[in-house]
Amino acid sequence: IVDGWFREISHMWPGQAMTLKVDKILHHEKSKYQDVLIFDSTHYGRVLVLDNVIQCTERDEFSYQEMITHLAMFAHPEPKRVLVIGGGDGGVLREIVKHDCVEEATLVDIDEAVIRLSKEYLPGMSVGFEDKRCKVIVGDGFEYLKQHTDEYDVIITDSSDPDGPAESLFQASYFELLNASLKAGGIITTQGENPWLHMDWILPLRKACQSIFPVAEYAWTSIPTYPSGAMGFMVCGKDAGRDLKKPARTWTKEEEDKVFKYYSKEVHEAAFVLPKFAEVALR
Ligand code: AAT
Repeated sequence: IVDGWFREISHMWPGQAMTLKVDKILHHEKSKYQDVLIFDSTHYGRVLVLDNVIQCTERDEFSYQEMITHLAMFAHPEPKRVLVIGGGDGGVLREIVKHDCVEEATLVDIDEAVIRLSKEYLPGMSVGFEDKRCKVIVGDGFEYLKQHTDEYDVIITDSSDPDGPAESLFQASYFELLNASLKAGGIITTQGENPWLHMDWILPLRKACQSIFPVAEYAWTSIPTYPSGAMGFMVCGKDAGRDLKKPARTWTKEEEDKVFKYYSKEVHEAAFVLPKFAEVALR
């Protein structure tokens, strides 16, 4: 933080940095895995930062949390058992439990500090932990999957960037584990970085997914406080016959209006339409 501004400087996005004006620093600690900073910003609400990388702001988190969750949830006809890897702020759980068909939602985050501090400082997201169907495990997502096969209808990997404790969650072997943990007809979404910045990460990821899953698509969303203002997702399914670009279930406009700020049936389908440079690169 320099002159009251937080600057997201990182070798992962060379020569550019999101900058947010700080109103008040609320908490700063070194957890077992990462440097955790929480501050109030002047215009984006409360901000969670891990290892100097913005994880979420209260103003725009709904874009990422709704999209990473509902692209998989709505592509599945009846998700009952759902797993989240990462997502320690609780926002993805908050989205999952909007679906009445869900019987159990388990979250596995490596860092207890993220869960503890989100409960204290980010009530709008950690509200997700309060639903009776939710179960929380502190542990490494990669290791957890090794012990759980053929169990889940949907698995959402809401992980930090590959530079740090989430490195293993971007390997082809991780996608093999995800595939093995899914039940027949299961669907995954994972944090898929940004086409403007990270095509050299996305391309091998997409290739690995295409060799593991019969269906492997790439979608993206607009989000001001992630690098270059967009975030992509890998969306993969075990069922060759299912088109993940279309929701398998839809809610009425009125139902959507009540619970979503970003997702809709139309946004679901549009999220898979890529600009030419990305579509060609990923072809
Ligand atoms: N919804 C907030 C966005 C995130 S949070 C990423 C979470 O992944 C963190 O809580 C972190 O503790 C957790 N995590 C990292 N590695 C692992 C692991 N190996 N197993 C389980 N959880 C893990 C993502 C923001 C993306 C930022 C884009 N620049």
